[in-house]
Amino acid sequence: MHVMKENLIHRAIDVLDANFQEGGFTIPSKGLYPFQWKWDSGFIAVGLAHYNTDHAKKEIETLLNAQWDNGFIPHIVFHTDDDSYFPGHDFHRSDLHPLSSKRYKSTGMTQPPVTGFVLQDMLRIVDDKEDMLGFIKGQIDKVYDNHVYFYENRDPQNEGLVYIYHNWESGTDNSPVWDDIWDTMNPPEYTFERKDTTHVDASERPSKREYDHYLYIIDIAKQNNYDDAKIAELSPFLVQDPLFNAMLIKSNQALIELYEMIGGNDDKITYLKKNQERSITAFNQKLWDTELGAYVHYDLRNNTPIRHVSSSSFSPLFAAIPSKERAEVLVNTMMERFGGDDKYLCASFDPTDDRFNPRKYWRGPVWINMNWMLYRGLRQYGYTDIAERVKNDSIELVERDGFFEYFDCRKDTGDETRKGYGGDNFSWSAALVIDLLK
Ligand code: 9WN
Repeated sequence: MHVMKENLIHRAIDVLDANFQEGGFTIPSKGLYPFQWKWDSGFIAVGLAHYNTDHAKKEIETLLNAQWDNGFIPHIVFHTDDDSYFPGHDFHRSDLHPLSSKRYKSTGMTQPPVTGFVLQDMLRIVDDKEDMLGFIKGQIDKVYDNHVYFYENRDPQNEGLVYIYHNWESGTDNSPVWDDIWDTMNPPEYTFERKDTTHVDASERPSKREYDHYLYIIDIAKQNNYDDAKIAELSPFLVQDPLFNAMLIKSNQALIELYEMIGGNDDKITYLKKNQERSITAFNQKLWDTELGAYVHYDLRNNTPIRHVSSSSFSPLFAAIPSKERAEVLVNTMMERFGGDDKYLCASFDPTDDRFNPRKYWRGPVWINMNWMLYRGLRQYGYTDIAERVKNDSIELVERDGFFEYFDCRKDTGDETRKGYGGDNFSWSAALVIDLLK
């Protein structure tokens, strides 16, 4: 066991080192994803903190350097002119927004706000706490500004819950949850050259028609120069996502605790605490579905809950959002629908739902970042055995198949050759396995 563990950590380090770029950031996967992605960089920094503190700090610093003047942090920072990814900077056109970074080209959308809790994790991991706290002191206000951006610009009804306006902002790009929204839209047929399907089997990626929807939402945002108020008014996609809001709440808590360690900053702590309280209350009131026994997404454009269970439904455990009683119901739902002996935990989408697809991206496969959060959430609520299963399943999948982007959740697929899909040598799979094994 010990040798296996050391060996896997070495292999993970090799993946991360190979993906680290001269510009001071780590690409998620060579070929498929050649730039810096926001939530990837957070998970990656957690892995890096275990063995290369300088790289871990650099990863976060580089991301935060690309922050806009209004506190926004983009989902992709295009550090290079690599044209192996579509859509690139020339499609996204971050320059349309008056406050976008003048130094870095980026997208005009964001991703789950993981950076706050990542700073706290980096402090947990490193030996030299004083040095890391010094680093955090220099960066934390940028993350705080990012949270203020969300509360001030992404919550039009002042509910304590922020919206996302694009499925790529969720991080769970083609989750079947979005199918309900695609049904309300009829975008034009775009002509474009897909790059992702030149790197990865098309059957493991979103369809062309799904991409038409993705591009159309960006076009609407661009026509309005990425103005948040206009987007809130006009975007056909406007969703309160439990994963995204749970990440914000988890990061809020981390910022509060870090500021308390640093001292001073009373106004910031007061602001964060005020929002923390109302966000958790609103989350439990609005996103809990009693009949399903799970948290669900809410379609703010069409004023209706999207009633499907996905791995995002369980992320509130990581952010300590449910009460003990509600956590019990949530874990039971997970075990009943996702937890059969014939499956690895945890599928990204409900295996009992007709829309489940065990091979396709966010429509069913297991993702290591979701498992990492689930593992920690379960432990926090005392579900030690289930947490161990999540951890062991994650390690078994990676050990057997390699550091893939996602994995088949079925133990018996009828095809023993391959159960890992998407990009290979995928950075966060490597980074988070290091953290799980240490
Ligand atoms: C679009 C980089 C990103 C992840 C997302 C994952 C995938 C991009 C894509 O890759 O999305 O952002 O082109 O498919 O879904 O979670 O951050 O690894």
